[in-house]
Amino acid sequence: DVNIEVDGQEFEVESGQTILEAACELEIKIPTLCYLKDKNEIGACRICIVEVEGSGYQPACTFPVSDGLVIKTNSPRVRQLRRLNMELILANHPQECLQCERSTNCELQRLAKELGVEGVRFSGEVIDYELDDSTPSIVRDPNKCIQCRRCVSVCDKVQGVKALFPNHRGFETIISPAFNKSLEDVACSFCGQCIHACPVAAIKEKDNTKEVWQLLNDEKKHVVVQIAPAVRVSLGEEFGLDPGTLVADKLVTACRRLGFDKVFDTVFSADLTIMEEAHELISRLETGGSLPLLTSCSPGWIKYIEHFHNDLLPNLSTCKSPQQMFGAMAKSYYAKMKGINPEDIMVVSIMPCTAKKFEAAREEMEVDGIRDVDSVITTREFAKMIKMAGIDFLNLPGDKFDEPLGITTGAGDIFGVTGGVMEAALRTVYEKVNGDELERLEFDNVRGFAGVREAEVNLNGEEIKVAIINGLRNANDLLEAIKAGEKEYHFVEVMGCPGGCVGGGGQPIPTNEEIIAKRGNGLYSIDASKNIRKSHQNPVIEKIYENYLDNPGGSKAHDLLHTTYRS
Ligand code: HC1
Repeated sequence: DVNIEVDGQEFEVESGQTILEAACELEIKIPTLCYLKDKNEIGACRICIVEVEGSGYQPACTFPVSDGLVIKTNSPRVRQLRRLNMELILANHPQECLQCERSTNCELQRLAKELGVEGVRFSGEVIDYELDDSTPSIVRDPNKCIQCRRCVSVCDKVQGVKALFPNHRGFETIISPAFNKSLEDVACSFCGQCIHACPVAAIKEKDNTKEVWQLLNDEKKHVVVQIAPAVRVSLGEEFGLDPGTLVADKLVTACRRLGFDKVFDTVFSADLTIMEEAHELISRLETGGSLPLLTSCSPGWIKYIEHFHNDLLPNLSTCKSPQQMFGAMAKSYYAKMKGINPEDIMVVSIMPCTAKKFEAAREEMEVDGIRDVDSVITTREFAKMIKMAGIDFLNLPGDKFDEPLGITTGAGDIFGVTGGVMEAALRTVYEKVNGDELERLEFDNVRGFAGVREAEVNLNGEEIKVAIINGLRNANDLLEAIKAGEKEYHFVEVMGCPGGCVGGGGQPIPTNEEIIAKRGNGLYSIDASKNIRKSHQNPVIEKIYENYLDNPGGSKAHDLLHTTYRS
């Protein structure tokens, strides 16, 4: 330990820490902007500047503590220098706060106010960059970028994708894909974790709200909406509720008031996915198919494996994701049941995920020329629509999802949290193979938020090894170990975003580990409260196999619910 003096008070702190880390532990607030703990500690923005006796003015996030260090965090000169640094950042930042989508949820705006910036005295040269809206998922606006590099660090250290870099030098520096290519032309997974890292609106989702408003206004169309599991535990945050608050019932009412003809649930098709995927696992185990079977519901992960590990494509489950299975069922089974021409049914998804926009747009995702899903909006875009419609969300009465594609089990709800797909699958696979009832439905070893978790399950006397991978960087490490023969599994769940869909790139900002855990617990509590908690016991799914699909893995199921990948 070392002794330091901060703002006139003596403290004993751990050696090896930075001034910022020590101050955090002492609950002395130093403002930060480019800093992300353990991810981006590079002293780029100089907002955390402090006065260090004998060393001048130093960024607290990089300067180490040492014995006898005397630090001032709040002197008039320190405050003046922070304001000056902020003014320099603002000098070439567009002053568009009124129209900007991050307005009132922008770290730069909040900090400028906290630091007492009253005006910008400098009118510097400004480079006018083109917007990169080349992808269906993510839009980059380099004009708003403040060069904090948080997106660069997250894309590299958390996701292992490395799609973003600082290009050029000095005033010309631009954070973009290498050689200033567009995102479409590089190996971006469209996970949107960069959006959560961005303190401003330099990276955001592609806005699809206008097309959804248009669909809702089209009286000739029968517009149905599906809502992903993770949205019901996060949407409330957009209206001031705590992360993890359950708002499914209000969400349904909000959808009705917006004018959707039917309000259905992606949790229903998550149950259907389990039926197909469980069948696929069992038949690969029995017939010696490619193992480990890798889950296929996270579209960022799919894009990642196609780019980086395409030798493992035979291991991917051929199941479409629940989002796409829903669309295919809405335009076949439901259309037939209601006597509506499938071409007149429009499917809108509300998803916690930016890559879902890309998934819906993939050319593979149609049946007989009819697209599975027509439009995808994120949790954030949905909140925007509710606000635009003047709906008083917090005071809405609750309502239930429509039948039949809104009848669900607890197994489908936990899809939205890392480990949930595995747990849901194991509940079904165990009972189908062993023929007896599970005594305890919770698989504790697959729960939690560690990057990689492992478990074993006894199927008919054989120990089946499973793993859960949380985030793309961990996926890379484990796939390499599998290829090297260092690890052997039968079944692996991969979710592209840390925490699973509860941490998706389309979720409310901020999204961090603590918030992700609360949302995840919200989903577990929904599961625990349901009467039916196993996908194979979903009564609508049982009926659909009886009357329409025949068997899991059968030819009709194959046409509607399975897909292929790009090598
Ligand atoms: Fe997900 Fe899924 S869980 S991928 O995170 O399998 O987005 O919530 O909807 O499709 O069900 C997302 C969530 C979601 C699908 C399901």
